Amino acid sequence: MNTEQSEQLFAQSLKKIPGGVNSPVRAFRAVGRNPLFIKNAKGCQITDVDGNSYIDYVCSWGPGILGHAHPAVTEAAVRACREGMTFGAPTEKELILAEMLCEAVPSMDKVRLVNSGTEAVMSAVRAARGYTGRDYIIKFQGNYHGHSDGLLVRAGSGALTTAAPDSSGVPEGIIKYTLVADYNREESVKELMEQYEGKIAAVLVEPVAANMGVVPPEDGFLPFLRSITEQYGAVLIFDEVITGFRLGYGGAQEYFGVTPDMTVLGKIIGGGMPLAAYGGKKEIMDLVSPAGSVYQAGTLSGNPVATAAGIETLKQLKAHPEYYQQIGEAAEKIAETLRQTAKEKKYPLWVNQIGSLLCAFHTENPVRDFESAFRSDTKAYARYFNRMLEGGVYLAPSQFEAMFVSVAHTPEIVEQTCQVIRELKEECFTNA
Ligand code: KE4
Repeated sequence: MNTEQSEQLFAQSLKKIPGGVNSPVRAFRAVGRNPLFIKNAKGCQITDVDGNSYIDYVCSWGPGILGHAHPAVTEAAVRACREGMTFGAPTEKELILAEMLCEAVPSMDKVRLVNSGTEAVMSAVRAARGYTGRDYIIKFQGNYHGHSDGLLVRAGSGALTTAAPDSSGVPEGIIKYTLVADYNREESVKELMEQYEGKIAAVLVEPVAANMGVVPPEDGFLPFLRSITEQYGAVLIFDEVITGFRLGYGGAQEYFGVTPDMTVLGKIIGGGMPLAAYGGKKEIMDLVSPAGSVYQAGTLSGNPVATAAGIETLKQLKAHPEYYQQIGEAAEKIAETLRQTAKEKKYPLWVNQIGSLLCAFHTENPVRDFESAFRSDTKAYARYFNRMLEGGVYLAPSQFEAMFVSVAHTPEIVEQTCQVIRELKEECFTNA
């Protein structure tokens, strides 16, 4: 596979950009090779600057649920560009998107649009603290909520793969208010709620953990969080940046039938453009400036081009509920092929799949929490990643991420992917 152009661009990028990339996980460090520079993408195909094409299961880490360069979404964004890219003033598109989000997401009475998941989570936590008058929050080890200071505590995703899960540069005085519990372990939450009774503003959770690889909630875990936050007067915040409009049009809260007090959204709702949102109960959201005393602002919040792409994306998903069954079945077929192939080759592999999210953990143990996920063999994952890449399949360059399936992954493409998996050489599925 010729990657000459990528190598040259990477060498030059290293001179001007930290690590040569604008987000750590893109550096491919966890898979022992230099990153590919992408030229363009269409549907489920992504093409690098050397002309190599791959079947893309990163989908830009989730936004690409309709596939790359979807004609209607692209046209909507281009049309919006022609009318002026940003005004710093309210537009009708923001209202249309806000109404769509509040109609789709059970917990959302009101919503504020921002530009990234990080910004949305940071703002939601501030609103929860403003609403309760309390300082502490509980998050879960291995959950990732973006890179705001107070949330870079035993975080997942790139923080697990490259940097320390607790970033340097974050004052102790800030992270002391971030308590860490164990995902899927109710006892760890109960202990903190009792120990810090009356001081916990919010419990923040990924309703499906997708930044330690994919780890679905155990039966009862989300209802437990709903009940214990009600019992102790804490705000329950679902970080649905990945699961929102991914597990279904109503996200994880509709899928599991558990309604939080606040929800954070991102990725899909921008259709590939920088757009995220936080929202929830009216009595909380009416505290957000200028309606109330919780300040939050943004030059490009609700940007006309991003909202145009987001509206069109949600319109497509709403008009085609069958998409969710299609992408779920595709993910199921890939998961089953991985399990079957590993079994035949007597290779330790545990595959979690829920809806169109899946992850192949290179470990023989069941992966049901952070500890079991973290025991995975990351070197084995790197071998698997590189073999699949050579086979023309582009996976997340880290064991602790998700595989995303899009509407553009047709049955023929899924079968082609499964064939690559079945043909994985022995040396990939070895314990060496
Ligand atoms: P952004 O600030 O990257 O838009 O969103 C942060 C975020 C918040 N919450 C969840 C559940 C998330 O998964 C993310 C970001 N996801 C990672 C991938 N696991 C983004 C990829 C990257 O960091 O480059």
